[in-house]
Amino acid sequence: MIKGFIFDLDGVITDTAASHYDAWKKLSDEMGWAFDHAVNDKLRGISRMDSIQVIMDHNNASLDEATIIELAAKKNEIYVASLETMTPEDYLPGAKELLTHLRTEGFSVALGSASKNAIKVLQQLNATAYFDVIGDGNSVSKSKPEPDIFLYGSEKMGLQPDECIVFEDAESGVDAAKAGRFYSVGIGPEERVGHADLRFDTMAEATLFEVKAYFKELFG
Ligand code: B16
Ligand code: MG
Repeated sequence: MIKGFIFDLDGVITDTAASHYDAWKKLSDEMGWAFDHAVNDKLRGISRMDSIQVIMDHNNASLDEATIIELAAKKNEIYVASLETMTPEDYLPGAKELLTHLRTEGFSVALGSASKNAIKVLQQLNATAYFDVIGDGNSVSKSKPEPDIFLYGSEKMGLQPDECIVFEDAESGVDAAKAGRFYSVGIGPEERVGHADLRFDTMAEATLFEVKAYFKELFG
C-alpha cells in the first residue's frame, strides 16, 4: 500500500534550471569555458561538484581540487543570490495543488533533492509545511543515481520503499528510485524519464487522481 510520497525539488516542485544555467554561464564566461543549454541539460539532478566536472570535461579543462571547490563555491554564491527573487508564486503549475491534496489525505511526504540549497528554496516558496522529512544534498554522501537520498526519506518516514512513490524529472533520479525499489513517476519527456513506472509531460497533469488511477491496486 502507498503511504508516502518523495519529491525531487528542482524540476518537480519548482524550476530552478534557468537560475542554475545563469550561474554556471557566468562562471564559464569568466573561465573562458564553453557552456550552453545542451551542457546545462546534462546537469539536471546531479550534484554541484559532479556538475562542474561535467563542464570541465566538456572543455577538456583540468584544475587542482582546491581550485575546483573554490569555483563551485563561486557559482553557488551567484545561484543563491538569484534565489532571493523566488516567491510563493514560483511553484511549477500543479505542484502546490498536489502537495495540498496529499496533506488533506494524510499521506507522509518527504523531499529528496540533490541540492544543498533545498531548505532555502522551500523557504522562498513557503513550502516547508508540506514536508514531514527534508532530505537534501547535505543528508547523504552518495548522490543520484544511487538510491540513498530516497532511502533516507523513506526511513525517516518509517516506510518501506514499496510504500512510497518518488517524483523525479531527471534520468539519474528515476534510476535512483528504481535502484531503491521505489515506485516512480517521471516528469518530462519520454527520452529522459520514460523508464519511470508512470510519466507525465508536466506536473500540471500529475494529479493525485491520475496517480491513484494508475497505481489503483496500491491504494486500496
Ligand atoms: P546545489 P534536484 C539538483 O536538485 C539540480 O537539479 C541540479 O541541477 C543541481 O546541480 C543540484 O541540485 C545541486 O544543487 O548546487 O544547489 O547544491 O533536482 O535534485 O532537486
Ligand atoms: Mg530535479
